[in-house]
Amino acid sequence: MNNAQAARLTDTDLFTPLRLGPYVLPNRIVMAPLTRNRAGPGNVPQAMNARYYAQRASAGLIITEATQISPQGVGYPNTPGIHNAAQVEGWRQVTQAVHERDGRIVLQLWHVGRISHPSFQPHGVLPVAPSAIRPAGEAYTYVGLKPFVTPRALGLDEISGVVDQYRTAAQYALAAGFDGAEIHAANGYLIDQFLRDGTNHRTDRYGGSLVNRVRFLLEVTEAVAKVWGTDRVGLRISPVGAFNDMSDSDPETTFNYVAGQLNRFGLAYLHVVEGDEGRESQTLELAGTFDFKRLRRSFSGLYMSNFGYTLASATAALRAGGADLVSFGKLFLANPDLPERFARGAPLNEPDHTTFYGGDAQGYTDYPALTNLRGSASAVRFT
Ligand code: 8OZ
Repeated sequence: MNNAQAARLTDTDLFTPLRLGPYVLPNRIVMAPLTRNRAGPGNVPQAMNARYYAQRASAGLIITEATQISPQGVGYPNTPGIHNAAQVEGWRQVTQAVHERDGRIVLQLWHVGRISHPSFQPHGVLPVAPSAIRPAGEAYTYVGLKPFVTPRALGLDEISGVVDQYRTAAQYALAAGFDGAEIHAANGYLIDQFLRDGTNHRTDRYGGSLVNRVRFLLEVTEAVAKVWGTDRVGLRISPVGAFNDMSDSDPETTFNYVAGQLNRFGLAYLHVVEGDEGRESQTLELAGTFDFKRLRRSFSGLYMSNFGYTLASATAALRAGGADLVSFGKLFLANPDLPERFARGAPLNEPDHTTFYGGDAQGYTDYPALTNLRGSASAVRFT
């Protein structure tokens, strides 16, 4: 590294603008995807959702909550979809509201695979997955917690139809006015179920070898990138996540190979959950289990870090060159004006865990923003 490069790295902080695909982000503070279970009837986004996202439009980039690409992909109550015209209209209110406040928002495309339950499925059929392996644990259904079922393994001839679900959903997202799409390949949902060998026991061209396990992800990425253009597509992975009963015998090899294969597309960014969602925050113990610096080097595009980051640790990561952007979940949930608070070193609102999943405006659109430029304790309800 020469002196100029060193100086540039040292100077980079959360407020250094960044070109991401065709956009220039005014800061590197990203709103992470957050499931909030507050879609309207028919899993259609409603006015309250538009208000929530618009409140957070000062983010460098907003990534929406995970959004199902098809009725088959649903796994939780009241999560929004992107597979019919009503949902497109609902999302259009959201994108317009964010754009009116000069924000940028990408939609996260989601299929839960085996994490669904027959009660969500058309005609009550079994959820689908790469292999018929039941996850330990329980599904959150409309009638409470129910034991997960053993999913039906997708037939070889069905897989291109699931890729088509992603393609169609990507087209709907384009029609809804989004600025891009993020492919959800993390946290134990369908794509992750194909990637990791704990959940993929297939013996055809979609399982067995690492090359085969990554095939579905690459086909989905190609389909979505064809709709959006590669530089408006991001992708999220969680190499050490055990959430949703996930495991892999060799995460380092699996995910460095994934990153390397993605390089052929020139995606907008790789979004990496650098911990296990089952744990509260990043720990030194976890940092030792997987070499995220190596993963960053394996990927040739922008690298977005996530997992329990604070202003201090995110700034340190950017300065050290460990990330290009950082996404914040709980902090953005509780602080609609998070960039301003970070810029001023202002105190942060505490997230209320009891209102994370489901409910009304309480704990959703009523977190206060700061009132004035001196960062006093006075705060106002966002209007
Ligand atoms: C929390 C609750 C339900 C879903 C994820 C979409 O982990 C989720 C999710 C998180 O990616």
